[in-house]
Amino acid sequence: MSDASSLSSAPAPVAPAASAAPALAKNELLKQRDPSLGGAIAATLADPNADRFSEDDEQFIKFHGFYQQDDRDKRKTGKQYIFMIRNRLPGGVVTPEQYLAFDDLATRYANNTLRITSRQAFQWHGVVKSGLGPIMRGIHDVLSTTLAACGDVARNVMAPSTPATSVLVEQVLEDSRLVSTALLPRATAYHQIWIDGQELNLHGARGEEPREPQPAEDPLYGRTYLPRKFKTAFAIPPLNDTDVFTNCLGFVAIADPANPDRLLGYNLLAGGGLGMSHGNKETYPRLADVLGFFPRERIVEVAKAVLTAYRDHGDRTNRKHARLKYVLEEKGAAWFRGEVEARTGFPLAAPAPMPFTRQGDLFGWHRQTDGRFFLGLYVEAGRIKDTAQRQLKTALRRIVEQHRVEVRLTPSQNLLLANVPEAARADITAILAEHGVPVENQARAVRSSSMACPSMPTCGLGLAESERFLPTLLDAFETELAALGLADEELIVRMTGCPNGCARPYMAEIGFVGRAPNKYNIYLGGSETCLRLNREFRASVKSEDIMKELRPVLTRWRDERLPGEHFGDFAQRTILPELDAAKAAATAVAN
Ligand code: SRM
Ligand code: SF4
Repeated sequence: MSDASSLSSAPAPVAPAASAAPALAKNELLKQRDPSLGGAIAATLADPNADRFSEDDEQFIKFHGFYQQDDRDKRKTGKQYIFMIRNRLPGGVVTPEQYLAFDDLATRYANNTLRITSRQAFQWHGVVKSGLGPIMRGIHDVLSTTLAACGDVARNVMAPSTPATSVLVEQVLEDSRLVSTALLPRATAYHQIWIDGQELNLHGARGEEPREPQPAEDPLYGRTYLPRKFKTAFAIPPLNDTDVFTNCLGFVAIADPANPDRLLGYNLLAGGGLGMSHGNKETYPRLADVLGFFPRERIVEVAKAVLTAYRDHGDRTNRKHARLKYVLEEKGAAWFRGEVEARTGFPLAAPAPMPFTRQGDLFGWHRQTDGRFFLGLYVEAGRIKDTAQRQLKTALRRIVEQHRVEVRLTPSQNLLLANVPEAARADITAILAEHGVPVENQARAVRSSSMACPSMPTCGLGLAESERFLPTLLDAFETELAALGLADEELIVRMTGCPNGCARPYMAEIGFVGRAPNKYNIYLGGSETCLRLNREFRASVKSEDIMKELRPVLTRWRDERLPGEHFGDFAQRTILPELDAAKAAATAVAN
């Protein structure tokens, strides 16, 4: 199917696998059986004796935006089921009313923390079954949703939302909302179960036309949805804060050369993705290909064309091979471009230049392009919480209550308080100080540009600690860098508890990927613009030996680097080629 009409027509139901054809993955059969995605969720919710959902429903609930987990710290005394809920926030933009509601839900029904995700959304952890309904409804009541925050669908759309970085930010945010809404599934069960049959009018909230009523079968996704998850991000050069090349679908904003305030269109990127499995060479991180340029007004058609091409050509037999990146890798970018063009009915133009020179967030007070101010706040591992030293959660609540400022979540798990009038700045700074949260010198460069995924104790796939271990490792980094006279050098460090890549460790200058309890693979060589994949430097290093492995390379960076050379570039120029040469020599000797 490769004509323009395929944009809205769903694929035919997939027939049960013939004996010669590879068997469909189990999730495909589940989706075929119940395209409403309802399963027995409602029955389990209504059953006061059930503390968990069945194995099949564990797959369906993801489409509703939540996961069944258990507290891994408590496994020795028997599994205690808890749930993680994730919402969708295109571009990470949160209104004051939404923030206050989300904070309240975290206090009442979750573990009293709000977790900013690496895709600019919120997660609520530690929710018990009876808390699911109130949280889902509470999120809906403030015109947000958890629908399709997880599952085989288009996930939360990332977009740059830092007001000072470009005049194009608000235009791009508008497009990110358009794309997010256009790619939402219409799964009937979601609203029936959680919102008493009322569909959330996401568009109406912004004064636009409400969406049409839900059809029996999803007009975009069809009966079996996508082969797996599908991720979209926008970026505005020169800032690559969304790691745009790691997404299935990327839109890079191109300004009109004659009028830099006007968004002309986008370069289209496709086929990025990071997840891999240890010891399985068929799985690997991949950066997206640049397919071409198109004008802004075609964005929804292009987004749907890429999504439906994936829907029809992704692998539905092997979930480890089911991401769009493998379609691009195996069929090629030229083939995929043809597929997209056939579906939209217009050709892509040659890509426009898109010089990226930096990534990451701005901290402290900055003036917005509209004259007001925003405050960038570093949030350790994205966890908004109160501790004895810092009461970030309480401080943010007070600020949003008193000053009704907008909150914007960044792709690096930090946040901005945006649209702040000059008159409110001093009071906001004072409230933060009262709660132990500094506005200036918030953290050393290595800490403020770091990221960690949640891993233990909530993530069932974690092999090693991440969010709970990275702060300690960063202490060691800070000591080491200070001893080497490199205390204020920028260095992008990211950690995950397993190779799935949730905090995008394969883009870091130094990446740590959990291998086993207390053991990490170390990756070196990402770029400061996050445009290059790093490579494995050491495998299965014990936590306590990490600095022993890194000290020599950090010392060499100090002594041998070219003027201004970032660590990742240095590692690519020296350490990694030397490693390759040593490996080649060892192989030659062995042969
Ligand atoms: Fe992720 C699965 C957390 C961004 C690749 N991810 C999970 C689960 C749901 C574990 C599970 O399936 O049981 C984790 C929940 C842990 C917990 O307790 O909260 C989880 N992923 C996260 C978040 C919260 C990490 C964070 O530090 O913020 C991010 C939520 C983003 C969001 O708001 O939607 C998150 N996950 C990512 C990213 C980064 C990105 O998208 O920019 C990736 C790598 C990019 C990619 O998709 O290739 C990522 N997560 C995965 C994978 C591997 C997918 C693959 O292709 O193999 C899994 C495993 C899976 O899907 O089976 C996974
Ligand atoms: Fe869990 Fe692995 Fe993702 Fe970390 S990277 S949250 S351990 S799936």
